[in-house]
Amino acid sequence: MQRTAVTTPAQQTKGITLERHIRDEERKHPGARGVFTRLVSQISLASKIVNAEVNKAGLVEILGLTGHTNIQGEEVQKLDEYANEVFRRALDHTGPVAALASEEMEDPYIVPGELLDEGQYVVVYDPLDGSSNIDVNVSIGSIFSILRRPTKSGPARLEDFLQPGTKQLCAGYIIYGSSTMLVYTTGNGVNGFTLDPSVGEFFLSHPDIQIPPRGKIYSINEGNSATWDERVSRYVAHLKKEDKAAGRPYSARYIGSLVADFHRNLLKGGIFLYPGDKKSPSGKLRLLYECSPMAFIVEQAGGAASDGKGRILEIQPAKLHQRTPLVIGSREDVAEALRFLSGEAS
Ligand code: AFP
Repeated sequence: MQRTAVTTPAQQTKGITLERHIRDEERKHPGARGVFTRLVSQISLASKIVNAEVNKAGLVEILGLTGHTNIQGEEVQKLDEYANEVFRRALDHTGPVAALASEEMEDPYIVPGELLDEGQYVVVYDPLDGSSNIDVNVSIGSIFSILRRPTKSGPARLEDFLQPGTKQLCAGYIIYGSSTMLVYTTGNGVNGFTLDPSVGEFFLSHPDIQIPPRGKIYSINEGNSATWDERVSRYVAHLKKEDKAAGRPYSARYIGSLVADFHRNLLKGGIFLYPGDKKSPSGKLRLLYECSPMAFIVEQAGGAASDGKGRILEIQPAKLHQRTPLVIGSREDVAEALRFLSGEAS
């Protein structure tokens, strides 16, 4: 007798396109008008354009692009500035996006009134995170977050962006790696799509991603250990101490590209830390376009994210480019790290 494999409903949707997935998700909400389908489709388009350039990054020298000028005498843009423009242009005329803010722009870009229809959303993004890794062919990424704007009329304002992460409607990232993937959540689980470069389409490859409750990987820049707080040092020392029953020692994995470090830990389990230290009490990473979107994703996948004291998603931002310490990953690992950081464990 032939056996039929048992598949979960999430697995049965494997292979559908990103666009169909968003549309199917949107249909679950009565009254939805396809806005998200439009926005995420534009983000996916931008990511494909950036992906094409990222793939060519190693050819820049060979193709004769020297210094700041290319062979046509045009100025060569840095890839992160280029990516910033690609995402801005993909989103600034969609109608529902009233303003955009990014790591590459000091102030928000307010969409001109004539390009708005409803203008109810703002988008925050990091167009090319980990860009110092480009030159050495290491995975980098883009991160995005979509929020409803609280000010209902007139041009969008700074306060439209200064919302805690709990208010995010959608967050995601694109990883430009050995394959290119887009991972996103709208608060209904986390799904990952892999780009098939032969047809230029993202297909659902990782339905309903769940981060393992505990991992075996820790990711932190140990080069900063001289400036760490004692409690961080004690936690990291604990992870290295052998205890077979508890699954220790952990393995260290650190790429220096948040999207790549986060993505690996999301799939395999583990913990990523970028703590504040004596030099930079708030750490390095930015709340609105790095930590909050990743916190939304990890919580939706069953994990946790904290600044060492409380939930990342509950931080009320005071500034657009605000930094925060970050402890993110498997639920039990984050809980254990917090016991060390609070002084409860040592
Ligand atoms: P770059 O975009 O300047 O490469 O910074 C990347 C990043 O913001 C984040 O992606 C990494 O997790 C983090 O910085 C790495 O920082 P360190 O180099 O200080 O470890």
